[in-house]
Amino acid sequence: MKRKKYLSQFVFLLSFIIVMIGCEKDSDDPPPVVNQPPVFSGLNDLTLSPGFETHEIDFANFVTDQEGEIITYQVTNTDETVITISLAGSVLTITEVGPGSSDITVTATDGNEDHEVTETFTVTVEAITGAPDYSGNAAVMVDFNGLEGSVFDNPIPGWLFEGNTADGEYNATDIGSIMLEEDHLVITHNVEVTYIWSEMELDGNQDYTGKKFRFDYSFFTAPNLTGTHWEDDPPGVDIQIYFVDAEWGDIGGGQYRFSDMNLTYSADWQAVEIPLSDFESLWELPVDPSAVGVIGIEVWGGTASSPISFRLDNFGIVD
Ligand SMILES: [Ca+2]
Ligand SMILES: [Ca+2]
Repeated sequence: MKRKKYLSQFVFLLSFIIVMIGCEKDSDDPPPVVNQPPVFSGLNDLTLSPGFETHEIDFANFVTDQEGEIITYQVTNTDETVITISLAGSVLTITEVGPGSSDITVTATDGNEDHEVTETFTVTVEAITGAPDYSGNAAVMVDFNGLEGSVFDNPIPGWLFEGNTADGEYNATDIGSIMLEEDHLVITHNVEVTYIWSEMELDGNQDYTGKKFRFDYSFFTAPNLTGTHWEDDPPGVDIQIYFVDAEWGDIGGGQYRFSDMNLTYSADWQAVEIPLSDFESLWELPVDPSAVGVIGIEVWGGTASSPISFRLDNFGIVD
């Protein structure tokens, strides 16, 4: 009995010591402090509307570090036909180039070994779409839908494209461009003393008395429009819409210049409607909307540093 008592006391004492050692071990051991790499959160894909030009992202708003260490960044960009990027400290500047998608990968580190973390997000620059199709009563209307590329490669039925210069030095393709962007025209003209025109031959003379020329435009930029022609001295810079009879001048023709329209720059589509009776004489012909065989637009002037550039849609004659 006595021996058993000693044993039980010994076991009790041993248990007590083990518990005490355990307690002491817990209270003496400091919590593990392991330097953690930075953590990304909330850096999502980004969709930007055309015309945004530049967009800034401060990565400091999307990265945390347990120790609050100074974070440094590196970035890569997969498609420079969509955007270009530059990094200053933690601030990324995205610069618009064209429609499409590009992946940006950002690497962040707190400077400790193996602490580089990466995050990839996609930047999408939306394509510019044309104006809604004209819903009024149109006598003739070109909406440019369903075509893409150069108008040289994509003849629109009944729609001609030509260009020339005073001395014939340039081909039409060299002096500017009229591109089809899915559903509208993109017109750029950037060589002085040259001109390009696009026009539509109608099915003989049409009586458009009382009707209006109309079109939608957006992103209009141009040097000061002079109201004079490319063959004037000094050479002019302007754009005109025009109509002429099917025999090219036996009956009549009219023109109306953009220099008289006060067009403004906007990413939104804006409509222009001008009564044919308000047109001025083309080639000293009488303005006669009762015999319209051709309608068109002619562009001249502009330079590489100051081009004429705009988008055009829903081009035609309406009630
Ligand atoms: Ca850290
Ligand atoms: Ca269109």
